[in-house]
Amino acid sequence: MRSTQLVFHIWRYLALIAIGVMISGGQGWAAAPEKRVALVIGNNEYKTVTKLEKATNDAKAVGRELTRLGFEVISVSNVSQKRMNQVINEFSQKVSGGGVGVFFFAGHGMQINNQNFLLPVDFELPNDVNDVADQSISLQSIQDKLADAKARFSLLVIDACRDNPLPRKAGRSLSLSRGLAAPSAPNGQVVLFSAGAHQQALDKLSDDDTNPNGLFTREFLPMIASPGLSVTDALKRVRSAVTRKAKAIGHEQNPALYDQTDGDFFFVAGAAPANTKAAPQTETIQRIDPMAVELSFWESIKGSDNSDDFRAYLNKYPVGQFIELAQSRLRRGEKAGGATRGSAGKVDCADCPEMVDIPPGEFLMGAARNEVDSGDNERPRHGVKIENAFSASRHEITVHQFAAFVEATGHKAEGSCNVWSGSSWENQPGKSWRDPGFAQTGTHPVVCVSWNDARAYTNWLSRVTGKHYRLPTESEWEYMARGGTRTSRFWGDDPGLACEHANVHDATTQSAHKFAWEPHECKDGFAETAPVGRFKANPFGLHDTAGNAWEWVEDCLNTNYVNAPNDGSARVTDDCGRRVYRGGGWSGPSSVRSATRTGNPPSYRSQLLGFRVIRALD
Ligand SMILES: [Ca+2]
Ligand SMILES: [Ca+2]
Repeated sequence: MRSTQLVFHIWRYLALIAIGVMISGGQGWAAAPEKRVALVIGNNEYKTVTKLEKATNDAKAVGRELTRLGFEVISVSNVSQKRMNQVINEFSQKVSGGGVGVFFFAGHGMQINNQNFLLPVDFELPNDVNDVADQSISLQSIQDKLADAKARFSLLVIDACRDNPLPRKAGRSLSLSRGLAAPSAPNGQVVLFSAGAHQQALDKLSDDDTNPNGLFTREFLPMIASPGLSVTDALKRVRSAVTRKAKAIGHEQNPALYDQTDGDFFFVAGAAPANTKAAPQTETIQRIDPMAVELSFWESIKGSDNSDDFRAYLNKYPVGQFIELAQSRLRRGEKAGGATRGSAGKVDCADCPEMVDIPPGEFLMGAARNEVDSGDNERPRHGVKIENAFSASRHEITVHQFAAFVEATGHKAEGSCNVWSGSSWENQPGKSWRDPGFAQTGTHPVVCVSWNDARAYTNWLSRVTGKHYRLPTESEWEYMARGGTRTSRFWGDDPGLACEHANVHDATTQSAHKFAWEPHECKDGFAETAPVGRFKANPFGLHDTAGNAWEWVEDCLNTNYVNAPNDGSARVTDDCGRRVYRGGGWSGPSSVRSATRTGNPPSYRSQLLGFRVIRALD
């Protein structure tokens, strides 16, 4: 109303990255090391517009990653306009003369008459358009400074929500512009916006989404570190992943890419061709075994028809050269008649679960940086050694088995349970393991059981059998779920193949429940839980480690694997108000992965959540 010419376009937060890169063009990499500098700014604490939650986290996460990748990082948070100008100038000077630079800003942004502005925390509510320009930093000015500084290459990524952060009661009539103002990037710069016009960039995918970063940043970070991945390809992957994940929950978010470069190029972080085999040390826990020894091992078993040989190979060489072949042989054996199943299980009492032996071994816990749908809480990927064999229940604990416990002990596992109401998840009184909101038989996995209930069950089993039953540690769980594999699922990386191996959120579930999130693109025949053991076993002979019911483990919920134990023990520090569960339930592709982890209070019950047990060998 104040001015019909006043056109605002506003983002909840906006991240700007100018990353120095170099053209590949098959020309290889500069012999002389380039100067690599990053400026990282995250603004959460706005004084007059909506405060943000994850902008600072996003900026810091990018800063940490760039530090790891060899950048000199200048990092500031919650900064004023004056301070922003100071650090931008400092940054521009440092990258001058062909340097390689990264500039990251996370915070509010605005688009005014096709110009883009970054907002400092001391931004005041504007009276007219000139107020905004005077109080903020224009994207164009930063691009100009980088161009003037003659940075070798620049990538500018704008992770931006387009919510209006201005309080409506402030009485300002702000008409939103139509369309994203394409930055007039000088040659050699690439600009990526995290969301299209009139689109909101998501901070989280659900209320249970505890990822400390917004959707865009969590997709962007792994791409920075992908060796040999060109920037264009990396950004296209980011764009695709963000679009897909947002769409899965009914949200439109389509990142926009503006490429003003002459050719393709690689992130500096991308391994130079000569370094592509130099995987991080944590990913080569078998390096002490000479390749020749492994080859000799493989030669000795490759003609075998005994699946135990291939299981032994996978156990000894979890990151070996032939794991795909070994896994293929195991799968083939399974199709040929279940020969790959583990040895016959043992049952310690009439109502006790069948237990199968799990061999000792080493494995890589967590997700690789480039694993689709993985989160930072699944990293760093690290080697874990399971020193001793143990026994694990072949299946999730069933309704029948849990009922025997309740009948014997009078344990009260009722109260309420988190169930899908048809439009949202609700904690509904009266829902319980006896009535989780859908039909079950005694051979279905028990759900609507809390961590406390699961612990009580293992204590009872121990009393009944005289053996020490317990929940697996998180490390033990992932070890047995992977079964020697290092792909995102025990059958490989393709979620579209889930329906042979797991009961998941599939076409059946989708037609029954119309969940807003992404289904697997296959049909497994079960809308909710399936009877245990209906799907193919993993290489250790365990069923339903992926999907069906999520499974409680012993550990407290940790934000990531920094300082995680490497001996298979439980981690009972950090957030012990929440315990971890793993494997995904009848859930979507992002959840049904070997590395997925989440948690809730030990009293939490959900119709997606059950457990399995382990014990020491006889
Ligand atoms: Ca299903
Ligand atoms: Ca499961």
